[in-house]
Amino acid sequence: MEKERVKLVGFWASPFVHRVKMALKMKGVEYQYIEEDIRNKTPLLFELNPVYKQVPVFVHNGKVLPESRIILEYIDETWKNTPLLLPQDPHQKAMARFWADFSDNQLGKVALEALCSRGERQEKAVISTVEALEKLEQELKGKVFFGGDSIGHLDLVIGWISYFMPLWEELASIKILDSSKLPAVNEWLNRFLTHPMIKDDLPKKEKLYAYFDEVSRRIAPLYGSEI
Ligand SMILES: N[C@@H](CCC(=O)N[C@@H](CS)C(=O)NCC(=O)O)C(=O)O
Repeated sequence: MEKERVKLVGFWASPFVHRVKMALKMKGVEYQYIEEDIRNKTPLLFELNPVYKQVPVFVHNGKVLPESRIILEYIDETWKNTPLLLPQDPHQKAMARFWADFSDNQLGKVALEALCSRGERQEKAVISTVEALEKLEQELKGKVFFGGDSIGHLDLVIGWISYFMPLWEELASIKILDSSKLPAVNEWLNRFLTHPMIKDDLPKKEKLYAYFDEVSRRIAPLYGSEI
């Protein structure tokens, strides 16, 4: 059989890229990684993702695919060897997609606002972030991972919380991951971070801290503040 040709165009700090890397590792798929500078994009990125010009971009035997959650589903359907990332039951599968969308769009938005704003706006954003996580807390009750007994699609999508949120709390001097309000989320977070498939490939804490320090200062004016 001809060897699969798999490429991933990414950026070292991107949680959207990391979820794809994690899925490929779990599936045992070998690939070539191409680092992109998202501040100074190369012609390759414009060519591969002319619509959004964002990473990740996945290329499988010459076929190009953007958008991390779509890439995750493609990987799951293409490499059907265990572990399967999405549930097989149609309702459970639809709900995993629902919460994945909630995590990227609702939770991601308010958490970024909590990092980059100050004063009353930040206080409100912190409350909204905790409220969003409380919804996920309910979703986790009685389970080891969002995917059940093992890491699944939703764990990979929500995984960014585990390595970003503690840093964001430190950078913005805020408290979000309160274990009395979010016991299941906190336990999940430690389980996820120490999982053999996850723990060795996360971006280095010091490098991420410096990166978000710079990013939060740069985009703070969009949130009405100066940091
Ligand atoms: N919805 C996209 C989001 C990807 C995304 O926001 N990528 C960022 C890096 S974290 C990017 O490429 N930013 C460059 C830009 O937006 O110009 C996905 O899930 O893949």
